[in-house]
Formats: sequence, structure tokens, C-alpha cells
Amino acid sequence: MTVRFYAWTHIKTASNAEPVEAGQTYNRYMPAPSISTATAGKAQVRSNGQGLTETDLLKMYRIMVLSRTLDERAWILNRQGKAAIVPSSQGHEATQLACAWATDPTRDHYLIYYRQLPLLVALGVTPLELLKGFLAKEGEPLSGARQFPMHGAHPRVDAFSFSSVVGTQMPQAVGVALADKMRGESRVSVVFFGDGGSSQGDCHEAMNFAGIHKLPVIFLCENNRYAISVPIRKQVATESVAGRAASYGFPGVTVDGTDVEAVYEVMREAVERTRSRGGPVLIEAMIERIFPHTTDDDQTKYRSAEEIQRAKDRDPVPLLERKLRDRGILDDKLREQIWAEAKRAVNQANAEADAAPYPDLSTMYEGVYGTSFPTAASEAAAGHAEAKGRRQAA
Ligand SMILES: Cc1ncc(C[n+]2csc(CCOP(=O)(O)OP(=O)(O)O)c2C)c(N)n1
Ligand SMILES: [Mg+2]
Repeated sequence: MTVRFYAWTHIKTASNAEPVEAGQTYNRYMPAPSISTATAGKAQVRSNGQGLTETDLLKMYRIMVLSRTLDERAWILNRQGKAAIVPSSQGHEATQLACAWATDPTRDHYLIYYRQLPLLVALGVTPLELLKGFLAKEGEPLSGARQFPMHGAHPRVDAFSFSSVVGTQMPQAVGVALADKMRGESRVSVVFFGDGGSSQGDCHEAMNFAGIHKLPVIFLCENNRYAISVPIRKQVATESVAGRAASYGFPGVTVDGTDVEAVYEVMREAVERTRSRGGPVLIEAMIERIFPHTTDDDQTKYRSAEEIQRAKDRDPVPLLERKLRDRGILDDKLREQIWAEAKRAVNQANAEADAAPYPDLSTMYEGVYGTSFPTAASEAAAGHAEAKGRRQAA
């Protein structure tokens, strides 16, 4: 486990953790253990709060495999000319699943960005919903097929709508956290962003404000060392993103983001601290972007074959698989069964999404604008009437 701490002085120890009873029904959105029934709303028993159990690790592997299978399928659908654009999440799985496990989806908030498919799967968004999104079909939940794939909000899993403009979700997360603090709620907001996002002005403003007001927000940087083709050394002049937290007055930690147990451990501590009014935490998860930025990008233009191979060597899916095999939790037979279940679930969702209609053109503006559109003339008339009212009152 590779964990480096920066100014991690105020963090509570596990012995001060909020009690989480063994066997407690903890997370109503986690998919059921069987991938074939991976739908929303299934109650789950979670770990005892002191670490991930073997059952947790196996469930995480199942969700990772489902997410990976969906991700691969979305890429294929793009190459078939059916999905407009696909941002792959391959390489980001371990960090996002560990976050889903360490938080409480019945009350916490997720301010996502476009590379968040594994998190959404872990929170219970179904393969059908996600594939309808990539195919822009009627009934996709994030934006009703109005926006890019993987853009929009999913209120059922408390995922907030974000803008395509990199970094905007950070001040929004701080606003959500401020509202929770003012209402006295014990909810945590987790905001996800990339290393590129960390160099936006929004990031500085959000962290500064969150630090001053000790807001219940966790900044989770998924550092894959690239913002499209721009490498990390052109985004961050210092050694790490996490190191910046000290200047905002809260702890920062860099963690191996390919290791579910390492990320879970720091996330759990961060959630405890934040929920018990200790203020924000910045976590920088070091991960790999295995695929190009999106289906529109060709990373061989700016990364060497050796570097891409090194990224593949840190793929969290085989890494977790090795861990499970070493501990005797997984064998060839179970592995085959898990991959076959995932393929069946994705095939079925793919067929259903393919057969679904596109949204009717007449509904194009629904959910986008208000239903009545003020004209220049009606606005001018309203302004005139208001001014007249003010004059009469005076
Ligand atoms: C303000 C702004 N600048 C540029 C872009 C174009 N753009 C979209 S995604 C992206 C890369 C972001 O990289 P990073 O934050 O590291 O996330 P990653 O895609 O690596 O997960 C850029 C530059 C944008 N959408 N918004
Ligand atoms: Mg990046």
C-alpha cells in the first residue's frame, strides 16, 4: 500500500470512527452481489468500517468487471457510428469504487465529471440507463439525451449536473457543502476532478472558501497525469496536487489510486473527519488513463508505446484480480462466471437500448428551458409597467 501524507495531522484515527454496526443495511443503492441483478435499490450489507472484507473485495471486483465491460462496449458503439463520443474510464475504477464504499450513498452527494462510469455503476445506475445515455435514447436519466453522453444529473444517486467546462463542479460542491453546514446536516460532498481541473481558477476558489469555512467536502483528484494531451508537468509546478491543501488549511494525501484498499483507507478517514465537522480533505489518487482522452483522441501522437504499456501494467482490474487470487477468494471458474455474467448483462442492455426510440423531436426543449419564453416586446412591456408602478408608489 503506497500512502503519502501531507499535513495529515488533524485526521481522526479509526478508533474515533463513527460506529458502523456489522450487518447494518448501509447502502440502498449498491448493486446486488450478482451482476445479473445489478439494478438500483438493492440493500447491501457493508464492511464493519475497519477495512474491506473479502465479501467487499469480491463485490468490488464484480462491479469493476461490469463497469469495464460497459466501457468497452461504449467504445465499440462509437466505432460503429452509434455513440457520438465516449470518454473511457479504464484505469479509474479502483478509486471510484473505493469512494462508493467509503461514503454513504443514502445521504452523501457526488459532484461528478465525465469520467465517472464506475462510480455510477457502483451507486446503482443500471447498464441500460448508461447505454441509453451513450446512444442518446429516450429515457436516459442523466440529461434525457439532451447533452453529451455522461453529462447531466442523476438525482436518484445524488449525482449533480456538471458543466462541460472543466472545474465548474468544484465551487458547486462547496455551495452544496455550505448549504449542508447551514442546515446542520451530517452529509459529505465528494467532488471529483482531474489533474487538468486542478489548475483551473475554480479549484483555487473552491478550496480556499472550503478551508476558511471548514465545509464538509472531500476534493478527490483523479490524477492520470494528462489533460487530453497536456502532461502533468505543464499543469502543476509543485511535486503534487495534494501538497497544495496545506495552503488552504486542510490535509492533503496522495494515494495509489489503482489499489482499492489503499484508497478506501484514506477515503474512510477523510469521510470520518469531514462528517464530524473537521472540514475538507484533498485526496490525490494516482491512476492511469489507459485509453485516449475520448474516442476523438489518438494518444499515440503524444505518448510513447512504452508509456502506454506502463499504464496498462497498472490496470486496476487485473491488479484486484491478482489480490483476490492470492487470498484464495477467486479461482478460474468464478472469474469466468463473473465475466460471463457481465457480458450477458451488457448484451441484454445493449439490445434494449438499441431498440429504444430516440426522444421525440417535439420534446427537444423540455427540461432545457422554461416553458414560456419572454419576448423582447413582453419584457419591455413588463419593465415599463414596473417602472410606472414605482413612479405611482412614489
Ligand atoms: C475550461 C475548459 N478548458 C478546456 C476544456 C477542454 N477539455 C475538456 S476535458 C479536458 C481535459 C481535462 O483533464 P483532466 O482534468 O486531467 O481530466 P481527465 O480527462 O484527464 O480525466 C479539457 C482540456 C474544457 N472543457 N473546459
Ligand atoms: Mg487528467
